[in-house]
Amino acid sequence: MKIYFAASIRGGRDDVKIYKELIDFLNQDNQVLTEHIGNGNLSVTSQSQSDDKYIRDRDINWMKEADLVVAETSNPSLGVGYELAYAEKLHKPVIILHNSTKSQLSAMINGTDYFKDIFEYETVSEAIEILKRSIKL
Ligand code: 6IA
Repeated sequence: MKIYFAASIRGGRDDVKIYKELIDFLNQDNQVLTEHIGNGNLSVTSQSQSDDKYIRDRDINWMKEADLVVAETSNPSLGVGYELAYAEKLHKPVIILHNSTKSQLSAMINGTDYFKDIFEYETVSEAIEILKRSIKL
C-alpha cells in the first residue's frame, strides 16, 4: 500500500524523531511516499515561490497516488491542515494521530465528519499499536 505521511515541516520540527519512527514502522510493509518528513536534516528555510510551487504540486500528485493518508498533527502546521482538506476532497482514507499533551487539535479537523479515524496517543509505541490495529498490517 502507498502511504502519504503528513506532518509539520515549517510549522516546527520538534517531533521529527517521532515522525521518523512512525515512517520506519509504516515502511516495513508499505511504501511511504513522503519519507523525507522524517529527515532531521530537511531544510525548512524560506525558498522561492517557484520552488514551493514545485513542492506543493509534487506532494499533491503523491497524495493522488496514495491509498492512505496518515497525518501526525500534534505540532500545528498549515501545510498539514491543507493536506487533510485535500485528502477529504480526494476521498482518501485518513488516519490522524494526535498527542493532546502537546496541543489541542484544531476544531476544523476534529469537527470534520469525514475524519472518523482520529486517535489520541502519548508514546510512539502507542501510536504504532494504533497503526497496527487500523491498517491491519
Ligand atoms: O506548513 P508545513 O511546512 O508545516 O507543512 C508540512 C506539510 O506540507 C507536510 O506534510 C508536507 O507533506 C508538506 N510540505 C511542506 N514543505 C515541504 C517540503 N519542503 N517538502 C515536501 N513536503 C513539504 C522541503 C524543503 C526542501 C528544500 C527539501
